[in-house]
Formats: sequence, structure tokens, C-alpha cells
Amino acid sequence: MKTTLTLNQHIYLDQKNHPQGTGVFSEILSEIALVGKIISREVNKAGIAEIYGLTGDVNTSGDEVQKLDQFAQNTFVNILGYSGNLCAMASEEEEGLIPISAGKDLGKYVLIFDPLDGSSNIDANVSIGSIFSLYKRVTEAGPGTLADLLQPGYKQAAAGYIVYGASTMFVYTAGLGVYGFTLDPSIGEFVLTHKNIKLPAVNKNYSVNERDYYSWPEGVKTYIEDLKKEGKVAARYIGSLVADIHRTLLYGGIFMYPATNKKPEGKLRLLYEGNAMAMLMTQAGGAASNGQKNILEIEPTELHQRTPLYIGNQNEVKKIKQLLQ
Ligand code: AHM
Ligand code: MG
Repeated sequence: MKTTLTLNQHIYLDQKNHPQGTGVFSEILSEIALVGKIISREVNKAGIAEIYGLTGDVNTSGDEVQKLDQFAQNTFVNILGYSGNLCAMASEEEEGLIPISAGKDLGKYVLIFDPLDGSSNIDANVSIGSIFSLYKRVTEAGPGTLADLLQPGYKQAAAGYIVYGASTMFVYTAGLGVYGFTLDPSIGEFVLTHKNIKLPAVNKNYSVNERDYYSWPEGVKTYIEDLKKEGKVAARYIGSLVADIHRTLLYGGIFMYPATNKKPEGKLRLLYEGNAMAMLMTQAGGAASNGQKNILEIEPTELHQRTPLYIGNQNEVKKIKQLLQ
């Protein structure tokens, strides 16, 4: 039998490489993994549970909120807000900063998350995911502030996602490579299945919603037309960012959500979606850009800021940037 390394063991072993560390960072990652297991359980019974269905509410980004979104949101806040490791949080599902409840201990990190991305796919049983970014606070003490949350992506201490697919996977980076763990439901543990993930150097798939073709920038149209003329790269678009990025990470290729005439800032959110994916992709040897600038270098000015996103193999991101100049 092969040796099984669980996520918690991996985090613990990694912690030993940082003897000056306090263990808080490891604790937060374990807590996020627990959140992932709880959401995974609910997602898996979405089709039969009463929780299935719409609430009719609309979130700050104008999307319909489903009950599972709320469940995922509450799970993140309940588990991470009470352990004394964070000083503030922000979520795609909430307009402002999420404070740590009065009377609770404050920690030196902030967590930014999208509790359940791609939730419009739930009814069709398509993979969805949770996305997170962890930063060290920049203010000295007291409750966390917007300044702690509005940091550029290169300052992320860790980033990752949990994909609820054919199996549930926890994929993360703490700046030393990308590691993927698959949930073994029989033991309730994430076990290491994807060690030091590196993006294959081949452009296997391109992934974009072509509905917007006629309102894309000319450079993006040219890029896609060239790929089609060549006829070698397959089109794959799930419409669920975590699943689309997961495939891109494992198979190689390019994912994009371009700017359009109507939405020059694109659809995806820099803080909740772009930064985490950019850190993972960069750690796996790829790149992420808004068409001009490295995603990780964008200085955010507001929590729900959007950004065009071109992410995947370095060469492809470079080509798009050149075509957009
Ligand atoms: P959400 O955060 O409201 O779920 O929206 C984000 C999702 C991403 O998962 C996906 O990449 C994108 O929206 C798909 O958008 P579209 O349907 O316009 O292609
Ligand atoms: Mg989202």
C-alpha cells in the first residue's frame, strides 16, 4: 500500500520548515479545509436536500443567490470568524468588510473568499467551487480595516480553491508550489494526490464564453480566430471558474474572461477570483494578466473591483498581451 499523506499532515510537515512560525497559518488552512468538507457534504446532497433551490435574493454583484451560497457563506464566517486567527474577512457574497464578532480574539491575517463560485451551475449538477486568498494584515492592531483587505495579489500568503466535482479537491499554494488533495469520503480526509502541480507547456484547451465575441477587443478576436484557423486547440468552457481553472492547471491552456464594450472591466472580481487563481497559476509556472498588467500587481481600490482575466500558459498570455497593445 502506498503512503497516504493527508492535508493536515502536509500542513504540519510544512510548518516544521518554518520554525519561527506560530502555527496560526497552518491552523487557518486546516480550518478552510474543514469548511470545504462541510460545503462538499451539502453540495453532494443538493439534489435531494430541502436546501436545494433559490432564495430569490440578489447579491452585491447582481447575481441570484441560492441557498447553498448562503450556507457556504455562513460556514466560512462561522468557522474562520471564531478561532482568533483573523482580524477581518471579505466575501463576494457581502458588500462590505466582515468584522470579527465583538469579544472574539483578533489575529494577524485577513481572509478573502468566494464561498461558492459558479453557483448558477448547481441545478445542472455541474462542478462548482470555493476560492480563498489569505493575507497578513498591514495595520498594527485592533479590528482589521479596508487597508488590510485591499492589498495587491503578490502579497497573498496563501491562496487556493476547493472544487466540488466528480470528487472534491483542495488545491492550494503557500508560495512554494501548488499542491492538490482529494477528499476520501471514506475517511473524511483530503489526501495528497497532486504533488507540486506544474502547468503542462502545451496549449491544450482555450476556454472563453464566446457569446461576447462581437464586443471583445480586436486583439482577443484575432487570438481566437488564429487558434481556430490552426485547428489544434480544443474549446472547453464550463462557465464555472474553479472547474475551468482546475482543468487549465492540469491540462495546460488558456482561460479568459475578456473586457467587452459594455463591460470594460470584465465580469470576474479581482479580490475574490482573480488574485487567488493568478497566484496558483503563477506558482504552477503559468501567468495571469488583465491584458496589460500582471493580475498580481494590480493595486485594488475597492472590494468588489472587477478585472478582465487572461490566465494560463505563459506564452498564450504573452500573445494576448501583445495583440491587445
Ligand atoms: P459567480 O461568482 O456569481 O458564480 O460568477 C462567476 C462565474 C465564474 O465561475 C465563471 O467563470 C463566470 O461566472 C461565467 O460567466 P458567464 O456565464 O458570463 O460565462
Ligand atoms: Mg464568484
